[in-house]
Amino acid sequence: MIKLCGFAVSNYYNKVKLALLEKQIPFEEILIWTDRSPELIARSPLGKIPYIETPHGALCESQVILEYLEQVYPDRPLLPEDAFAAAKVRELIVFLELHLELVARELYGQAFFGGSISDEIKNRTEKQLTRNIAAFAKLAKFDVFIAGAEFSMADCAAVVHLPLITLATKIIYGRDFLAELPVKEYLERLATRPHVQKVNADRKENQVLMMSRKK
Ligand SMILES: N[C@@H](CCC(=O)N[C@@H](CS)C(=O)NCC(=O)O)C(=O)O
Repeated sequence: MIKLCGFAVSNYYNKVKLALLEKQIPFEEILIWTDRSPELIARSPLGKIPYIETPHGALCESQVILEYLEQVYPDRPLLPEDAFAAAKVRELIVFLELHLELVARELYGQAFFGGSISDEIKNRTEKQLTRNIAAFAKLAKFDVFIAGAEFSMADCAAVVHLPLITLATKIIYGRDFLAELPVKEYLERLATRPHVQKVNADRKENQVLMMSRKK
């Protein structure tokens, strides 16, 4: 059975978890904190989670994991059959992760973990996010799902990354950089899905555990 390793506060962990749930692939969750232990580095060389344990070995990087799952478990597909339509879904995921989430990640230290970031980083991140969100807005459909009529792996990414971008920009700049997009309505729609509800409930539970470790 696939083992999903990491912790449920992580947006990338939850992206993979939602894909596993939506595809109805049996899996077991193994709680792994990012402690840079030799065991973790052996499975995920940058010490990042999530990774999965498969019968063939460990695999890290959430998008690589989703593509692997899609190939091994073709039932309940999370990509359209048409090659171009599938590429458009992957394109959205690159925008969400490389151009939005990874850029907004610069803010997390101050927004969520009690650190502080320089004005230079704040100014640079604001410029990059403004440009990248405008570009993302040209690709995202939000009708009904992020890439169009069908639920896809882009939704597994969007539903976990977009709330963080909203929250981080609200905390750091005092305004939601995604406010002009129909993100709120989209997230409300997605939140009616039982698997999204499960991911969100488990995240909250794991958040409490994470806080209790820090005391
Ligand atoms: N590109 C990676 C990103 C994963 C990632 O950034 N994970 C975070 C948790 S949300 C992590 O493990 N951070 C610990 C670290 O970087 O040391 C993926 O898609 O899986």
